[in-house]
Amino acid sequence: MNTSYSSLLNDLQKSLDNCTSSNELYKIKSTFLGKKGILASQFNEMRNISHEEKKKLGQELNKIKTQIELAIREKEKLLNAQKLESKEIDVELPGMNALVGTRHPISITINEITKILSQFGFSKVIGDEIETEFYNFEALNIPETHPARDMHDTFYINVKNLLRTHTSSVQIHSMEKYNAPIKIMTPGRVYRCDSDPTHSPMFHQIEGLYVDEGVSFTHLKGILEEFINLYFGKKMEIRFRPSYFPFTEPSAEIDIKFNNKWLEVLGCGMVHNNVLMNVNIDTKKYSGFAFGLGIERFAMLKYGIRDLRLFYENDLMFLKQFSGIK
Ligand code: 2NL
Repeated sequence: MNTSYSSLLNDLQKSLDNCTSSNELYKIKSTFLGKKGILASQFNEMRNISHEEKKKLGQELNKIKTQIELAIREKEKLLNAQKLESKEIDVELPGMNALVGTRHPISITINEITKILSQFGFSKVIGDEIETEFYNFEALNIPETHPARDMHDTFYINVKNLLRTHTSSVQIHSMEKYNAPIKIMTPGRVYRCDSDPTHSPMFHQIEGLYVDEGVSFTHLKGILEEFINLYFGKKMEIRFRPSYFPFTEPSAEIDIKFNNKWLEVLGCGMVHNNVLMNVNIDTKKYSGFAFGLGIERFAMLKYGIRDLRLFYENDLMFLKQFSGIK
């Protein structure tokens, strides 16, 4: 090795031994490896020598360069380790990478559903989760004797207040405030005193409500059929089956055929006259339809999720699978 090169390494070692901070290390690095540093000037001098010598010197210089880089990197590690040990807050330490989160499948599903419904002209309304019996039950034609009003099915906060068991209460508030015509959707959390592998005491629902002059069951059928096809991304085999809800008359449920089996996915019907009258909507002039569906169920069907509990466990292995979906 060229003697001036070996003294170069000696000089470096001496500087490194005396160096006690990353700031100093940065200066040493630029003295040796910088654009106008020692090594660069050595490379520059090669311009004036013969081709043969150039090759030999070049190889040697590159070797030295690697050694310098290695020595500096080692020192850097040592300094960082010392800083960590000293436990002082050090603004010079390299930052830790922040993990990028993913949207929760419930949020993804609410976004997908509200996007489709907004194309049909439904406006989103977010209401309160704490309600009174009037907005959650009475206004919806659910009588005092109805089993849903039992303490065992509804979370009562006190004699006056409860946790809403559906988002219909939001629609009652909206009809009271805006009367008809009205076309709204109400996504959100709802609560029922029920907990087993297929029921969670808190789950998500979205309801739709459309009240205007001349709204009929055919409008309901057309919109919901198209909504289901758009949500699942293909034409689905569905059937409307007669059903009963206190707040709609007539009422129906929609079943979709999955793998040769009919699955119940959605409840709907024409808004009951009693409900319209409770919010002072003129039933001679207006009629409307309403529907409600469970977000968890829709997410499970689209994404092939088998266990309801996965939605609430915050298991990153589960949640990360939804990266990139809005
Ligand atoms: C279901 C059934 C339904 C409604 C919700 C509704 C709201 C008002 C008036 C009348 Cl303000 N109806 N909502 C109607 C029919 C069914 O949900 O199975 N949900 C998961």
